[in-house]
Amino acid sequence: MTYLAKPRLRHPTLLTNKVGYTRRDYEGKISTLCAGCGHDSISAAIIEACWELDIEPHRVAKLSGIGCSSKTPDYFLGASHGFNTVHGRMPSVLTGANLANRDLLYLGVSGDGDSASIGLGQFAHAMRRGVRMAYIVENNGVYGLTKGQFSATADEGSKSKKGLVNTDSPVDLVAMALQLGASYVGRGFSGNKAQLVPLIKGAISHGGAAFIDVISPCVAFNNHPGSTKSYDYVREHNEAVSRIDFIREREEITVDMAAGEVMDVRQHDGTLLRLRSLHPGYNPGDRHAAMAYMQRHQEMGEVVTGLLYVDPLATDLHTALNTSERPLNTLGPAELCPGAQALDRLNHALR
Ligand SMILES: Cc1ncc(C[n+]2csc(CCOP(=O)(O)OP(=O)(O)O)c2C)c(N)n1
Ligand code: SF4
Ligand SMILES: [Mg+2]
Repeated sequence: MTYLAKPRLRHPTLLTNKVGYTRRDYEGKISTLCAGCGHDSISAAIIEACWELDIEPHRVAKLSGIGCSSKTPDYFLGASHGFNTVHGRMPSVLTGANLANRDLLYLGVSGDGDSASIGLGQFAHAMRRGVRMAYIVENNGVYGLTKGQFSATADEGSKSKKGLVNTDSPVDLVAMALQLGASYVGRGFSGNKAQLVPLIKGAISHGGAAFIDVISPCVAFNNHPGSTKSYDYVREHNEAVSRIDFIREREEITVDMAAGEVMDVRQHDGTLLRLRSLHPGYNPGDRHAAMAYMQRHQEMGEVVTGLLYVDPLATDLHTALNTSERPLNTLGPAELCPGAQALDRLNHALR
């Protein structure tokens, strides 16, 4: 028998956050992924981000597709809402849930196969519509769950474990998110938790469509020489544009001037993203410059990580559609039915 539940014992000295939860309260079932899989490190970063943000677990809805990556919501936030959709269909189900209840915080968890292969159309429309969510792609360049076929994000010329060379051009989800209008776009590496946790915190606190592509090596099928999504490759070619800190408005603000140029970006909810630029002049507020920067460095064989673009005052689909402020399940018949006269007017206008 497989035993997947973690023991519920809680040590009395465990630290609690401002809403009274320990880190353990943000965990889920025991992971069944391969030991060393990058996806488990991303789950750990999500747990840390939610604990640090003092989010009550019942305020989160986590949605995913199909794949090893899409299994991970079972391994964190065990007390949150969850929906494991069909392969590549997470964005549309999340959009529907979000429109019905804007009070929840939406986490979309997906894989490169789930979002860049079968689900590419769904990904594109969620980005361009500005659905408020933190959309995280755990990108290993392969279909891990179905035993390592190249996905659409595999770089041209990269090699599979069996030595096959990928001849197709890669889909770059970061470039697409930028082009399609996402208002928070970043790239992380599962092996760099110090960078990933604040990136996720910023995405969850963002007021529009936030997208993070996280390079997440598949140790079973894509962590060998010749792969551009392996631990070694990313460590050797990583170019961080910025170091990011996430700061609550009410917390004391300290500035480490020695660390390079510092830029504070205030989001709509009052939180601050503090960026220490590692690359002189890198400005995360310029969408076109971010696209050009990414492309230039990609051609040099570099994997650019960090917060690449943010529009701190972004709004979302609810603002565009002028929807109900309240979740639909709290509305009564009087609010849901426009009345006979309004329907008559509508029918008349269509004649
Ligand atoms: C409609 C449909 N087509 C194909 C599959 C088979 N399938 C399951 S997971 C998967 C790919 C998963 O790759 P990715 O999203 O990158 O996740 P990973 O396992 O690499 O984390 C495929 C092709 C499926 N389950 N459903
Ligand atoms: S097959 Fe790859 S992606 Fe799937 S759990 Fe194993 S290492 Fe992770
Ligand atoms: Mg994959």
